[in-house]
Amino acid sequence: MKIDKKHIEHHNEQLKAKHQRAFDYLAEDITHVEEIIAKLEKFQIAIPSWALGTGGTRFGRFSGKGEPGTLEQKIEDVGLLHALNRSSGAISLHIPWDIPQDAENIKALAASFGLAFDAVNSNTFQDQPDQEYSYKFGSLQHVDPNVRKQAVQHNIDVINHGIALGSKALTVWLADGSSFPGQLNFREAFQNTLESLKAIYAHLPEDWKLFVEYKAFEPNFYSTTIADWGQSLLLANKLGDKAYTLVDLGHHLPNANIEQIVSLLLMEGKLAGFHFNDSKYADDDLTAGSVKPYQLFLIFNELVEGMDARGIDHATGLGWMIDASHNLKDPLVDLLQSVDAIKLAYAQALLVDREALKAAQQRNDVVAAQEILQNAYRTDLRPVVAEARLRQGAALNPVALFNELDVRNKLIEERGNQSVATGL
Ligand SMILES: [Mn+2]
Repeated sequence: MKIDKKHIEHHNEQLKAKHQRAFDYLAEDITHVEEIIAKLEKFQIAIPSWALGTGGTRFGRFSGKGEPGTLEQKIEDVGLLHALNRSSGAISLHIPWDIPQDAENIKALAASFGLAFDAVNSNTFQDQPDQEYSYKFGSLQHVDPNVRKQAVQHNIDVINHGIALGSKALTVWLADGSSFPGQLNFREAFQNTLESLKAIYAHLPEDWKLFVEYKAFEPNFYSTTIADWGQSLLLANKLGDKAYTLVDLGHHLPNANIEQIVSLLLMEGKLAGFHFNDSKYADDDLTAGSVKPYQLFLIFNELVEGMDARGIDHATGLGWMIDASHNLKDPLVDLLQSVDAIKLAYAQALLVDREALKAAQQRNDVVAAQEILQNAYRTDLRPVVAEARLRQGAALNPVALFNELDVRNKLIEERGNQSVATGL
């Protein structure tokens, strides 16, 4: 289904007077409110193709209804999101779950919804029915060169799919590691991984980037070969200028200071971008901002500070993507909530008085520094984020409009009760 512009206009008409009052009240005290709105309008967050269906746990999956069963339907779903919020203008494909059979047609379909193709993602964490060697004991790190060669070739195939669609980056996340002491020689596993990544890197087009994602644990529980930002950065530095470290918010050990990691990676010019989600314990893949919204704000505070220090364009300099799983909520509604939480945290970071914060830091005024950050965080900027949406032709309240238009039931009518998204 496609969302008619008239529906959005009608929805906005109903809410406009109330919105205007809230926005005017807020805008009076924010001298650079227009600058914040302009930045919000440009800021797009890519949607991963695997997040459009219901996720599962290792104990089971409760499939939703009317899920997108084909790549075309997944693009249509991201098109729906983008029509509602004008902030989800890209889709990130996972290969082999979403292999484009006819790249030109897929590109044209995406363009009809105003969507571009974000980073492509390879998968060597599970075996495919037609592959010769198993990844049970790893892929790029494997002791058998034949397995490594097969995994390298898969990544090259993924790059080629990405080239056909206009993607500009490959994201590599490896499940490689070990679950028992003694299982693996750490140094050899790292060296094998480096050599494999070098072979993949050699195939990258000139204007592409390689994103090396890390994760502390799971599915392996004793060691992970790219377990943290240090190991990822080590690889990225050895690979070259086109290799970067990708931060997934759920891939750290508990209480890791992610905002400090972000700051230092930006300093080194090695931050690829983000996989947004939220968590209570580990890689919980919950809605962004649902558990630790203050942490999300502190991360954006460092992102804005670090990007401005290096002259990086906020909207285009880094890769912004959601990587979440939806077990209880409608995936599309969950994604709308995540995008909104990300933009709100970004807006709050743009509100921070940088000069005053710098001055407070210089005189070791700990109290003032805290006040400055929390003043920004505790200002309710939802009307500013909504204003940016309004000016872009999006809905003032995307979740409410999704419900008003009964989108899920219409998708079920089109696709049926049994339609299940491809994925794990
Ligand atoms: Mn991720």
